[in-house]
Amino acid sequence: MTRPAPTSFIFPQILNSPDFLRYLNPKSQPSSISSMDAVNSLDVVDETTSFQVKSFFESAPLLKDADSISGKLTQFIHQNFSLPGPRRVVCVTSGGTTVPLEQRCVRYIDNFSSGHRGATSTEYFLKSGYSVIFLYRRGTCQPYCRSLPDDPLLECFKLTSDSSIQVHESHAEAVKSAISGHHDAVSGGYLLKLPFTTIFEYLQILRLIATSMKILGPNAMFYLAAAVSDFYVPWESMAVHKIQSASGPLDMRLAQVPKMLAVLRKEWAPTAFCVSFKLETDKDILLEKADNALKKYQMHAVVANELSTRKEVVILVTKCGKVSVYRENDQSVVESPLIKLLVEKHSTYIRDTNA
Ligand code: 9Z3
Repeated sequence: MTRPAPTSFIFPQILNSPDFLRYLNPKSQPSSISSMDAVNSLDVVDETTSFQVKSFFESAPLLKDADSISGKLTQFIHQNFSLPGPRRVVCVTSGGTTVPLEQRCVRYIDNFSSGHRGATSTEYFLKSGYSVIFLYRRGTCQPYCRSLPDDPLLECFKLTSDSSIQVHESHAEAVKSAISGHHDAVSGGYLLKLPFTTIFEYLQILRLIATSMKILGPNAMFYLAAAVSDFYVPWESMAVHKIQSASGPLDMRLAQVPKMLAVLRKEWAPTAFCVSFKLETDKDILLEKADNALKKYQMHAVVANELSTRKEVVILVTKCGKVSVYRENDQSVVESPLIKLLVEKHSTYIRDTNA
């Protein structure tokens, strides 16, 4: 029995280009660059990564509202920069990126991330005196909303007999503290929230943030908790319209997302304190992978976590060693001791850099 040919959405002329093959499969590097170069030549981003990053941004769909985002960032950074005493600013990334399968997107690849880590960490950074740029996936968990029920609008509020709106007694404290915490942070100029949905938006906005935070030197921190897709469909090889199921089984090749951690650390934010996350489901490979990330991208710290236990324990990996960080009890959160430790490490980094 003959099966219909699988549908492929990579244009033949692009497929034939050696550059594009390298783009799709970074392991097929030109002979002058070995994979060890990518690991060891740490002061500059290796040629292959640079090429992939350049291609990614050149072919990405134009970021809507780029001017407005840049304007908000400039205002936020300058406001914090001109405060008396150097203010620390952290960019917290949160939630998962989507990978569109069609330009007029009907379908996409997504991941599990709820944004709880990023939102909770944001609260603890604010509490520790940091200003926060919260780069979050639309629709995921928000700072100060942890104690609210899943559908806050419908579950926290009720209509009274004269048609005004009232908070249910049982949720009154949670609503009050969410509104006041959020209001104080935003109106005080300490919290800037920027949403993204796709991998294209995420990386373009991250680049804008990093560029605008350069002025802060070592007082800047990146806390990269977002679950960023490793694979994507390059825009120019993506189907424009909804992929038709009548064409039979779908055969789609995903390109690797360029290793932006290397570029962030070396080019976009060379003086910032950088913390990345490593997530695995197999605990036997987690620490080795975290160690590799620390060395390969010269991160200042890597937070290693396992999917099933991520709310109870994380392991902080730095060049000084590994520390397990546990939440204190069922009512507390692991982000509380984690942020405390990171703030201490950041203080040491600032002191050493300024010495
Ligand atoms: C994390 O590992 C975060 O801790 C979680 C938080 C996404 C697990 P939730 O949003 O979960 O609270 O539900 N983030 C980074 C995961 C990641 O994609 N890391 C990459 C990797 O592991 C490196 S950038 O390869």
